[in-house]
Amino acid sequence: MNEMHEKISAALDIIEHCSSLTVLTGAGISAESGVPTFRGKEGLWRNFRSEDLATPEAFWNNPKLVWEWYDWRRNAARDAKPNPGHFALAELEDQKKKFTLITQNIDGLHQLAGSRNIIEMHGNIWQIRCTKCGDVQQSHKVPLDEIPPRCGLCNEIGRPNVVWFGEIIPMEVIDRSLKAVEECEVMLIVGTSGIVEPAASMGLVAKQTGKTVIEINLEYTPNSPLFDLTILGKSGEILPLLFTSRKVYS
Ligand code: BJW
Ligand code: ZN
Repeated sequence: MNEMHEKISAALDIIEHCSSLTVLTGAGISAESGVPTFRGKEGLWRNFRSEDLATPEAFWNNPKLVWEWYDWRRNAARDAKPNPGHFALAELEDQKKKFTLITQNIDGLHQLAGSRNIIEMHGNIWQIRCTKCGDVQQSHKVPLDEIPPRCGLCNEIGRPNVVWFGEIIPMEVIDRSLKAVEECEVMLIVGTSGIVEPAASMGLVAKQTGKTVIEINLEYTPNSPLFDLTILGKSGEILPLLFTSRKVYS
């Protein structure tokens, strides 16, 4: 057996024998569905870096530009279908007594795959929030009729209902995430570069509270040395190998 197979077999053993699992996902899990990752080369849009557009300053400086970027991303997300990695996590949820999926992704693909107990740490790209009255509307319209979109109640401009750099993640979301990490036996960290806080610290909290942490990524990340296992590879290929599927496909 080569090292990769040994790691997969070890992870399979750990996952099959635990009754509670918490998963943290990032942009990498949706890469095989064609959704650009945040920091990858394909995350570049019209020569702007994602990090420079995902801020309140960028938005207020040029709401039209930031909305055009989100319109482009909504277009990519609309055409995307969940991949075997998303489906594997949805099936795993059915097999475990306790299962929480914390995602940094805003694309809604976990929901489409059938995952139920989801915490969306960074919001949802299909929601528009009024910058004045705070009203939140679902909108799947791509492209948007008007950029920036306007609030149906007060006519002020709307913004994507997401969390940008420098913005606070709602306390209730942090509390639920920490509880899920503290109460699980095993944590899986999938397709995230592990540099954006507070999500990046979830794996550290897991280790500090004695959990087994397994990471799946194309490459090692800054916290890999702290984790129990890092499996290098595509999440759409690795995740389905980490448990015994009980689904019968006809
Ligand atoms: C694959 C794959 C395949 C590819 N299979 N793998 C402590 C220290 C320093 C700074 C801070 C700190 N605490 C807070 C901050 C500031 C800031 C921060 O973290 N900065 C860092 C960059 C240093 N954090 C915040 O501002 C947060 N707010 C906060 O903490 O409030 C309190 C506070 C405020 C100010 C100061 C201090 C405290 C909010 C963070 C919100 C992040 N929002 C974004 C945008 C969301 C909306 C949108 O998408 O448009 O969230 S930024 C962006 O990064 C997005 C992502 O969810 C997030 C994480 O990215 P992710 O998912 O990891 O994607 P990538 O592209 O980076 O990585 C993909 C990975 O997949 C790679 O590793 C690939 O190898 C891998 N991969 N294909 C498996 N097939
Ligand atoms: Zn309004």
